[in-house]
Amino acid sequence: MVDRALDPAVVLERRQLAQTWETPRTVVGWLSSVDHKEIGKRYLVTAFVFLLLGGVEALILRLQLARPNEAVLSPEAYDQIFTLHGVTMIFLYALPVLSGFSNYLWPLLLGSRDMAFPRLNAFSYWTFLGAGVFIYASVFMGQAPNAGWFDYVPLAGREHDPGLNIDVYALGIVFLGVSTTVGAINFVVTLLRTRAPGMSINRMPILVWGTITASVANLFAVPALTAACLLLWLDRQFGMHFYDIAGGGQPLLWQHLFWFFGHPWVYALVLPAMGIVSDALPTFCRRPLVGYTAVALATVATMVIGFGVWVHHMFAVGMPPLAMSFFGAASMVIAIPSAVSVFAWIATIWTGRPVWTTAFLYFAGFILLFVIGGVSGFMTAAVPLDWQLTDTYFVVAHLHYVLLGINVFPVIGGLYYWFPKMTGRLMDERLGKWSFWTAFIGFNVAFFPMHVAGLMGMPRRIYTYPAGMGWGGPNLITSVGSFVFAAGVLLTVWNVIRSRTRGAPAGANPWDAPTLEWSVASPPPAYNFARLPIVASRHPLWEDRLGEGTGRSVLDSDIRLTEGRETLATTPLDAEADAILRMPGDTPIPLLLGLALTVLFFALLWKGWWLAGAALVVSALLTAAWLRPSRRAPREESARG
Ligand code: HEM
Ligand SMILES: [Cu+2]
Repeated sequence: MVDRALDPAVVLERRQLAQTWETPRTVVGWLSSVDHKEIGKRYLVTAFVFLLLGGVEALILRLQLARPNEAVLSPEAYDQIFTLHGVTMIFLYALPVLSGFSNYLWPLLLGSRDMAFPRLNAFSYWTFLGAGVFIYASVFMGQAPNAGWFDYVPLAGREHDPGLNIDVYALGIVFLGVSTTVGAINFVVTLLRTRAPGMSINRMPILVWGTITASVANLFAVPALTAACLLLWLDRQFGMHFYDIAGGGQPLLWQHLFWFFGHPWVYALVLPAMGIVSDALPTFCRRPLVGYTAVALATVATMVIGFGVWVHHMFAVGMPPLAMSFFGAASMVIAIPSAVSVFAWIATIWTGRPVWTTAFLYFAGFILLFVIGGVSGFMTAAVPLDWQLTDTYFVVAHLHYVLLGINVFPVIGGLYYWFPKMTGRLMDERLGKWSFWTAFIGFNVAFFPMHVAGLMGMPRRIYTYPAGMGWGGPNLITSVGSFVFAAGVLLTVWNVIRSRTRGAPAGANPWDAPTLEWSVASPPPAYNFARLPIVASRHPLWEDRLGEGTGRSVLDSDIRLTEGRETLATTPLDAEADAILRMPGDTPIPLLLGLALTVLFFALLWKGWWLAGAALVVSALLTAAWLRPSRRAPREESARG
């Protein structure tokens, strides 16, 4: 490959490709880019900004809770910050950050030039940003959502919460749902149609399994939440009675719709993160993942069972014993596929030769936190125990072990792992180890004592507590720990900022990793692969080493595709070459459509019906412009997404 790169014909070919695929380095160019790598990085950066905002909110909450009868915050302010923290972490950080990794990595992992619908991809980013701005604008109006991220009615009904706060929540979530849904559709079609020839489903990286599972789940779960929020908005604005007992409505309907979404969604927040570990950990163990097939199937099984357990969030609402036994049992069964993955990682470390890089430390730390979070989950799945533990700090401990442990730790590990691919530079290892130990110790000091406070009966979702209950000790430790944890995260942020310009140059494959993304330069060229690869195994770059019988992948095949933006379409199951896809060029339409929708949602919030109408008309015109057939005749099949 190296010698071929000097061949004048090849140089010309690459220059042509660069011209076709590169975005002009201007502001308009930047705003119009539909490159999945660019969009992936935007998702990552934006999600990290929200992580920091959510983190600041968490620290303010911890100041308030550090001692009994503290008065840092008024009860009203606590409600808003508490809600914003949950909404931010769940909706604006945890899922988008994984979309960031997946958007950046998928085409590179799958051996393609872009996602199936690049413009839809840009649109999903801009709507995510629009929804985030929409939700955070409420902070400046003093009207941030204030009934928890779970937003239970009747607390969230108009009679108890007359301000704009809950309307911001309801509309903001509907808005975000647009972003998530189009993003999910894009992942599904990308998976079905744009894998490199030979990338059959049993050769896909586990991150791909995790993201596809999460995406399919999103397509089922998000509509439940969207419907729930629309009904809530109708109740509040138009006096309907979906959730209003007096009018024949049913408050429990909210809880069912919310958790039918909410439980599977927590897997959407963790399965791609588990995929990050499954793909990156083996690189540092110098061997393939143990039990690939079992882990892939466990990923899917987790999600399938995940749809059947939402009621475990509602054991205390009063329901027939048979229903409780069913949902309790199902919640325990879900531990089985999770355990499969845990055993696979442990076996991979055990039988490998681990290299103790920062990324490896984050992954190993994650496994420990995952086990602790799993055990406390198992405990809350037992109905009689849950009756004791529900609505206590035990649950807060559990949820943070799970969400932070399974989402944040792999994400930071993944950042250390793929940063060189994204920027061409390595992150600083020494700073990295400091960041890990600070975060890991801080995390456990912060969240472990919450179990204790919970067992001592401290309720969750309270803004303060009296002295003399014995809760002061664990709470003070928790607050101190959370500041230590935050310092660890800040060290990572500092490392990112510094290493972008000062890190050691990485080269194409600094970790000696096995998957396709490491076969191209760091950072990859705009067109990803000058010639599309033909894949013959799960570890294209380790084939020589692993030897035994597996075929040989062709990284520099004769599939060129240089007539405009083109990539190859393959068949859904076996990934056999099928058609040539004409990919769309850069365009500002996704951004403009995102803007129009943002205006629409603000107009709905303020009941500016004229403005809302105008925004709708503009959106329709933009959509028409989007769908207008391009003048160039499609070569064989065209993708206009
Ligand atoms: C520095 C790190 C963090 C700290 C110190 C922290 C602290 C807190 C505190 C004090 C509460 C309020 C609990 C209550 O009053 O009942 C809370 C709630 C919550 N946190 Fe965090 N948090 C952190 C990170 C995260 C992350 C990364 C996520 C998700 C990815 C998250 C998700 C949530 C959720 C969903 C709630 C609402 C819990 C409920 O339903 O009762 N937090 N957090
Ligand atoms: Cu659940």
